[in-house]
Amino acid sequence: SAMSTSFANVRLLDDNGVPVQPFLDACKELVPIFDKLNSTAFAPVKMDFSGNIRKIQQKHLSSAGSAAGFLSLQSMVLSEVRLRQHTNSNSATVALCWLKRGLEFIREFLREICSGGPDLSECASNAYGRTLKKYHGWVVRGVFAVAVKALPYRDEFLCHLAAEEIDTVDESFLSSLMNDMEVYLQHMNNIILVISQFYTAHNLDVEEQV
Ligand code: 03F
Repeated sequence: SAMSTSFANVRLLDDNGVPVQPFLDACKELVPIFDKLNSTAFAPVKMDFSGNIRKIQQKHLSSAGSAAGFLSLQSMVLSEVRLRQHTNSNSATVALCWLKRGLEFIREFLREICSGGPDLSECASNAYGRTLKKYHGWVVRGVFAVAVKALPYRDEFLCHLAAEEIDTVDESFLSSLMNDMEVYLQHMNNIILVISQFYTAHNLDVEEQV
């Protein structure tokens, strides 16, 4: 299926540094899923998620070849901290904070699906309650409520995760997909935990609601 590799390619450096380009590539692989869901209800979510990928990508490209050339996400963030740019709303530091929260939502959503939740809206609501909700005021919670109503049935969604186009879910596809998902989740979770611990250690989490 589509999900067996990406975060597995994000190999941590010796100091637990998260290599920037493999990380961004793994995040970018998630974006086409929004298009397959084929509803304008996901447009704001897609815009925010890919906007944060773009902000970090631009920061990385602008530093390529220079002395500051970032080996890891952490060194990128720390350079903003040194320059007192880390609290700017356009900073890579803020972008990565929200990107990480989006990944935490996706992780919880996939965990719900893996543990057999038949109703995707319920899976998404549970995942949302454990992750993003506390950072959102009532307006953004409304955006979530609209997106959650536009989710397809479980089987249709699972088809979108297949490597090739399929339109029915059979026993063997399902078991290999669930297996891939578990592996994907492990790799993804390793990366999320490293970033989270880094944000906590440097007190960089943006706690206010949007
Ligand atoms: C703050 C905030 N960003 C923004 O205001 C919110 C935007 C709209 C998001 C609303 C609701 C979230 C819904 C969750 C998804 C619904 C169901 C989909 C299921 C498929 C920040 O924005 C900016 O980001 C930052 O750059 C800026 O400068 O204050 C800062 C300044 O504001 C957020 O709350 C981040 C929301 C990220 C959501 C990501 C969800 C990804 C969901 C699904 C992806 C596909 C899942 C399939 C997995 C398959 C695996 C292979």
